[in-house]
Amino acid sequence: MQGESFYWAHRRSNQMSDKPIYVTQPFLPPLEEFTGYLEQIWKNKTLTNGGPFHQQLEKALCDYLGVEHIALFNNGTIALITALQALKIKGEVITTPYSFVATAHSLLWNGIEPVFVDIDPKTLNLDPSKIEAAITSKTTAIMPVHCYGHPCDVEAIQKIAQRHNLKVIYDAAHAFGVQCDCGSVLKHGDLSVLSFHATKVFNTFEGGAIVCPDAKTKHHIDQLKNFGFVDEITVDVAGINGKMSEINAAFGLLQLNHIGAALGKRKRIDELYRSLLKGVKGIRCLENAGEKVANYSYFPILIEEDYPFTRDELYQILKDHNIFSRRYFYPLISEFPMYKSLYSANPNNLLCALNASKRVLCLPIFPDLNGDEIKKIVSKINFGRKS
Ligand code: T4K
Repeated sequence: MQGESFYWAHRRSNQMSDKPIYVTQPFLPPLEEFTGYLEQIWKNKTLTNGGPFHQQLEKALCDYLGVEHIALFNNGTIALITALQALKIKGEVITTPYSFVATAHSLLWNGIEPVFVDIDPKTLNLDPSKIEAAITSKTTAIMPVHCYGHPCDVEAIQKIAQRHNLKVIYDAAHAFGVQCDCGSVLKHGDLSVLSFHATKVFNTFEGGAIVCPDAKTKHHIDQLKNFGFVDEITVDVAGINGKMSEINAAFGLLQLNHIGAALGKRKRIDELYRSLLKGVKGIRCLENAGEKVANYSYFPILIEEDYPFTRDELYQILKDHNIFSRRYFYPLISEFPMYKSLYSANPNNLLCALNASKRVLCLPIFPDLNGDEIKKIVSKINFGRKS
């Protein structure tokens, strides 16, 4: 680490005149392409409750993602909460502390105790070799996260689940379109939950979905997301309102027309970052975790010991230059007040997660980010040197 003056000199080289660059910006198709969908909604006056665009989007997503059954939701968090309800999960659930807080919140909202287990330092996903030691008589399920869209070790997790008779619900909020050896990564586990939030690779403004293994499960989940209604006068479970509206579903259909181009642009950004950052000492790009098709949803870098600044200093330097990287995921979920007193939140058992949360910085990545902006970001990371 070099002296403090070097840090301040680097921060002072700031030129705030440039337009801000955010960690992400949603991909928005040309506005005029959306008006036809709006006219349809105005014409048929069905705004929600499983209307025609909702039905079309479920079908189109099944085709695109290569899965059999999808239940759309109004956001990923309600979908996670409902997935746990659908499988009647209780007691304790093993999960990762290195995720967005919604992962563990969905457990608390079901009165379930999250049991945090450390992550693999390479993939930053739940480390299967540490899961079994955390299983107790109260454990009913595992909730891993395909963090940054990098697939978990799904085979190892499945074996553990089978051995201990546990359910597996994947938080696949980042994993839209990701494929492993056997096709869509969303086919693993008992259920997989997607987020279609504005910041995601595929967005419906707000939205989410549960990928279900069979029609019966989807039917049950569809009832759960509609207050538990079976028919007009029968309610047989305490469901919730998790329905996606027609406007969100229509936007999803429009997005799907452009998804190939959007993912192609993300891939090129990922490649450019990797080539420009190759020679930068102390910066390591996170590697592929075995995916056959990636979605380039995030661009996390690890700031190593031999980089002249800490991760937080680099975050601040970029911010001074109007570049808004994000520290996903800092703090760890286990450090938030509602979790930190749990036995499993003991930081001594979560050393890899703690290390990642102190060292990872997610750089901007979104389809409209251009080459000059990427070069500018890398030049700031590389102390103003031209890339
Ligand atoms: N599980 C996991 C693993 C997740 O990552 C998430 C969500 C969930 C579950 C829950 O799914 P949802 O219920 O959200 O569907 C963002 C998102 O709000 C959140 O959806 C996402 N994960 C998380 C990783 O990131 P923030 O607090 O970083 O968002 P925000 O508003 O600071 O946005 C980041 C940047 O994106 C802004 O600086 C500018 C840009 N942006 C954002 C929005 C919302 C736009 O340009 N336009 C926009 O509309 O949480």
